[in-house]
Amino acid sequence: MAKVALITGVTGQDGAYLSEFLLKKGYVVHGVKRRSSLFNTDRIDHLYQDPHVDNKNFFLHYGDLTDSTNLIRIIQETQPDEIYNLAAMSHVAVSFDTPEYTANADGIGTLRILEAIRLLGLTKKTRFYQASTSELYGLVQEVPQSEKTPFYPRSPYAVAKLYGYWITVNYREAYDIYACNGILFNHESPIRGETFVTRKITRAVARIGLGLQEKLFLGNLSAKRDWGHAKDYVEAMYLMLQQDKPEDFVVATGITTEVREFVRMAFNNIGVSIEFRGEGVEEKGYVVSCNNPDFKIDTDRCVVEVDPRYFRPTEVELLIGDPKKANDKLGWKPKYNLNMLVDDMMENDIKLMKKDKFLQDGGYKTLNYFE
Ligand code: NDP
Ligand code: GDR
Repeated sequence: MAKVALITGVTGQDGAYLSEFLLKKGYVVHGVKRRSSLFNTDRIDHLYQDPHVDNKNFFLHYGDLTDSTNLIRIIQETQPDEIYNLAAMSHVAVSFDTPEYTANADGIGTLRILEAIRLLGLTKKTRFYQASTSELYGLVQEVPQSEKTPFYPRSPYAVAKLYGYWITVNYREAYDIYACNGILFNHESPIRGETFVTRKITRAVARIGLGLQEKLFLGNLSAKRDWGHAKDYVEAMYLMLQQDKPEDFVVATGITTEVREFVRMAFNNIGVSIEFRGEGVEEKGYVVSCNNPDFKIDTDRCVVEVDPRYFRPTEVELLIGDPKKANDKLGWKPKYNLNMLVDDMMENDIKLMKKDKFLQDGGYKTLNYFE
């Protein structure tokens, strides 16, 4: 019998990669998607099968983490061996604007699933993965950050995820549920949401190179993140649910990089070398040289500026994870380094933006990207 997995947040970056990964392993995969006024299944359309054909192994259900009745019904109907709770309002900056909703979806949403497992008598059958986050560490207590580092969340998002973390630990201890927290550090990919900083950068650099955009406006250039590739990270989620006993794991590369450096790397990818001059909100990025005939950008042109609207009320300045436990116990090792990640994202965004350019050159209006 094939194993059955239920993935919340199936339409997101990780949901898409995890679905692909589990389907390849022979799982039957059920995903929870939200109703939206436009199609929201772009990232998983290649996996979706015609609902009129038999022998399907990928199913979608309408649902929302803020609705217990619907979660109970979906879990009852699907009887999953594994639940991956990836659904969340996942944007840190946006959580300052929508703190109550974020607490409801990201915090109480986790409780709703754990309660459903308990109420339906599935505590012995269903294994549970909670998408915890390096944002829990927040204000730096120690580096590198490991499973033992104390938490100090710095946003409504991180505080909501702190609840999700501890309720997962509590249900493991109180009801003997196989439940794990994956404390994942930032992971990116060509299908990363467009308003997270890496994707915002790779899209903008491709657009600037092709003459579709003048400048890239960013917030805190000095923030440091431990960036990995989402494809590697979903494998760690799966491995956590295959152990003899449930535990929590940090998943990270162990290398940290400034936002400013990520910008440089993305420009380098298209043969453009840039240099930052000035300080604070006055800091700007200028083109020093351009040695790619496909992308003509004048030397000394300003292509990056700081816009304080992207600053956060409280910031997480430095994240660097210690993945030793995941390396040793799960045998997990990432295949991508940061250079490979930037290349992968740039290749995808150059292709996408060439399509936009083709449309614009043909007289069609394309979207503006300001966020
Ligand atoms: P995305 O933002 O790409 O995806 C989030 C998913 O959650 C989307 O499918 C979204 O649906 C869905 N969702 C949002 N709110 C609800 C809700 N109320 N009910 C049901 N579904 C909802 O995030 P990622 O794939 O990057 O991240 C996956 C998880 O891992 C998230 O929980 C995130 O907080 C966490 N995480 C991510 C890290 C990263 O670097 N990517 C690092 C550490 C943790 P829709 O498509 O309709 O918006
Ligand atoms: P983060 O990711 O907050 O770490 O959360 P994000 O890419 O949004 O920010 C990373 C860092 O870049 C700085 N930054 C900017 N960020 C955005 N989005 N836009 C900008 O213009 C900009 N300029 C500078 C930010 O201030 C920050 O320091 C991600 C999410 O996926 C979470 O769900 C997840 O839990 C954590 O990673 C681990």
